Amino acid sequence: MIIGCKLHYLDEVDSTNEYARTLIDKEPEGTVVFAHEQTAGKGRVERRWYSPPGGIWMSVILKPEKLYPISLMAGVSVCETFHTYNILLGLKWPNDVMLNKKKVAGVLTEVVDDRVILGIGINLNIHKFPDELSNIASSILLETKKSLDKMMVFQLLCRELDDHYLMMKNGKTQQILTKWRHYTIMLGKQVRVEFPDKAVTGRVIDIGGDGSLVIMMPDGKIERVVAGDCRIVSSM
Ligand code: BT5
Repeated sequence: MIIGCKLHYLDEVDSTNEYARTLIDKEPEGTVVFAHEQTAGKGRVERRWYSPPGGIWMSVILKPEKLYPISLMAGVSVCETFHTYNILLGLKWPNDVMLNKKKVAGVLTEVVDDRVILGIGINLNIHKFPDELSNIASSILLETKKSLDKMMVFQLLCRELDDHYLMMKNGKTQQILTKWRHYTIMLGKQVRVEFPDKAVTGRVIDIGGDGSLVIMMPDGKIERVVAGDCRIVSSM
């Protein structure tokens, strides 16, 4: 077992990713930081991540050979964890986990030298969201009316992450991509991907072997997108 070989269990922290950063030189690969509450949870590009008690807020220190499958394998691991409870989640590229068109979990990977901090946030037993998030965010509890045992879900998730990380380490990235395709809600959808300097609109036809989103443009040209903010415009 790599993931979960060591656990830092905290009641409250600013951000588990930031806490993991302070451990990176002293702790082995697979060390997990878990917190019940984050006071300054982070999304990508320094966005805020709402992290009240009730959610699963965790980070894992990893030393992967390849970076790109990390977010994908994290998303797949979250989906497989909830599959155990017959809750079917959907993956939205690059790092969102969705239920009933709302975001119930997010993934944040940060590179620190030759290490990666994989942060995962799951809105598990959260009863209410601030107004500015209520249209886009939800929790497993709100969507399914099921209150799951948080530590049990966390334990299952660590096991799933460990299985999929080993798959990656053993060169079986294609299997992770196959699972990602199974869980994604994006194939065939019309999307708009925004970059700092431009935007691309087209239909999603695949996820590439390198984790990129493969989009067919209105003129039939194929574009491979490796990063960016993605919005589903329509399902046609
Ligand atoms: C993410 O960013 O989706 C990455 C979230 C990663 C959070 C975990 S929690 C454990 C670890 N420690 C940390 O400090 N972070 C990681 P992004 O795609 O940039 O989405 C951020 C946006 O989602 C925000 O700008 C809000 O619009 C929205 N948002 C904020 N909190 C949310 C929540 N709890 N659930 C759903 N959406 C949220």
